[in-house]
Amino acid sequence: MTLEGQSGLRRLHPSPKTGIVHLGLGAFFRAHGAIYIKEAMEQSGGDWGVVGVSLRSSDIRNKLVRNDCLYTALELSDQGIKSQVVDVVTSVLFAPEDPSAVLKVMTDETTRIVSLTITEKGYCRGSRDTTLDFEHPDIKHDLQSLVPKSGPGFLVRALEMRWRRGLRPFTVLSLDNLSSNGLLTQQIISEFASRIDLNFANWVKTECKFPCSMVDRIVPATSDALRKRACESSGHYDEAVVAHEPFRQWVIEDDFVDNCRPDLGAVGVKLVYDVAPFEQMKLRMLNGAHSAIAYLGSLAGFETVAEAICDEGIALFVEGLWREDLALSLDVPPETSLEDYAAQLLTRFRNPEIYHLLEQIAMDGSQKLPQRILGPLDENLSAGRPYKRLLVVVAAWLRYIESRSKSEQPELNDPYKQKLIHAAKIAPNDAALVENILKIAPGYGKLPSRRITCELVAIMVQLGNFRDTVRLEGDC
Ligand code: CS2
Repeated sequence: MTLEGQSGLRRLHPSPKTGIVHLGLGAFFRAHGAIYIKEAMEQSGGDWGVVGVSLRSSDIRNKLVRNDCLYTALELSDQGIKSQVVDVVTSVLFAPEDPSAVLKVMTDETTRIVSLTITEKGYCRGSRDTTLDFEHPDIKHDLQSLVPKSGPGFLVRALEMRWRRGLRPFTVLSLDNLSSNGLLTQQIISEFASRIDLNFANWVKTECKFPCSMVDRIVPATSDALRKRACESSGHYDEAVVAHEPFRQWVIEDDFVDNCRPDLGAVGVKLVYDVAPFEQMKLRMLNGAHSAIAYLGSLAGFETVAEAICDEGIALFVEGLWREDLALSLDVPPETSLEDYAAQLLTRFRNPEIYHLLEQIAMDGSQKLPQRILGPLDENLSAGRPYKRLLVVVAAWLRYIESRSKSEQPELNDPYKQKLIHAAKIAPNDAALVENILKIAPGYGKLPSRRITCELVAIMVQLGNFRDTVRLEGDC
C-alpha cells in the first residue's frame, strides 16, 4: 500500500475565527503554541484561530491545504503514543507567493497577535547581536519596497499600514530561543520603523507591545519513518504530522495590546511580570546542553540526542557544564530547584522514543551559541567563575565547522556558511582557525583575547582525543 498523498483528515466543524497570525509555521509552533491555543479556546472560548505563514518554503502550506489545515500531533514517550488532531490553524499562506495576502491578514482588525517562530537567523541581527543588520539583503530590499521578504519587514510594513489607517497595533509575540526575545524584537522593529517615519516609530514605541516569552518542548523534525508510525497508531496517514515529548512549558510576560489574548493561564501557561529568569535558565541549561551534545556527539559519531547522552563521557560533561559552569551564572526562577530541573532535563534527553537528530540542533551555530554559550562564558570570565566546559563547546563547534569544510557532504547548515567554510579552509593552523572564525559571527567578536585563543587551541588539540576532553573533571 502506498500511503503518499493520501489523507484521512477532513474538518467536520467550521474553522474558528482568526485572531492570530503566526509567522514561521514550523513543527515547533504546531506542537507547542498551537496546542495551548486550542486548549485555551476549548476552555474559555474566544476567536483565536491561527493563520499560519511560511516565509521560506511552500512545503507545509501544500501539506496542510490538502488536510483542511488539520494535523496530527503525536506525544511520544516510553508510556506509549498519544495522538490528537489539532484544528486551530484556519489557513496557511506562503509569503513569497502572495506577500499582499499576508499583509492583508496582518492588517485585519480582528488580528490582535502576531506570533513568531522565525528562528534565530530570521531576526537579521547585525554584528552587535541586538540590532538590525541594515546590510542584510532582505532588509535592504524591505527598506526600499512595500512588499517585504523578511519577518521584520512583514511586521514593520503591517504595523505601518495599521498606523496609517488609524487601527490599533497587534501584539508581537516572539517565541524564538533568544535572550529577551521581546525586547530584541522591539529593538529591531523600532530601528526599522525609524528609517520609515519618526511619528510611526514613536507610535510603535508607545502603543505596540512586545512581551518576552520562554517556550519549551522538544520537537524532532518529522521524518517518513515518523509518518508511518503515526499512521499505524492513528489509523490515518498525515503528511503534516508533528511529534513531541510529553513535557511542555510556556512562560509569557503578561503585556498584550488592550489585554487581548487567549485565556492561556487556564491551560497552564505561566503569565508573569518578568520572564528573564525562566528564559535564561532554559536557554543556558537546556539549549546550551543541547548544543554541547550536538557538537561533541557529532564529533564522536552519534546521530541523536538520546544516543549521545547515553555515552558516559558526554553525560558527565553535560552534568559538569550544568553544575560548574552554568549554575552560578543563573538567577534561578522562584520556587525552582536547579538540581531537579537538571535531573528532569536528563530524563527528557534520554527519551528513547524521540529521534532528535544532532544535525537538527547543530545547524545555525553562529546564531545559537551567542545566547546559549557565549553569554555565560563572557560573564564567567569577568566574574572569575569556571568556564572551561563552555570553551569546550566553542572548540567543538570550531572542529565541527572544520570537518564540514573538508568535504561537501554533509554540508554545513548556517547563514554564515560560505564565510565560515572559507575561514576554515584558508587557516594554516588551529590558532588562525580560531581567530578567522570567531571574527565572522555576531557576538563572537568580543571573545578572543590571546589567552582565550591559546586555551581554545589546546582544547581543540585534545578534541582529537575526544574521550579525554569530555571527561574534563576537576582540573578545569
Ligand atoms: C534545540 C531546540 O534545535 C535546537 O537548537 O536546542 O529546538 C530545543 O529542542 C527546544 O528549544 C526545546 O524547547
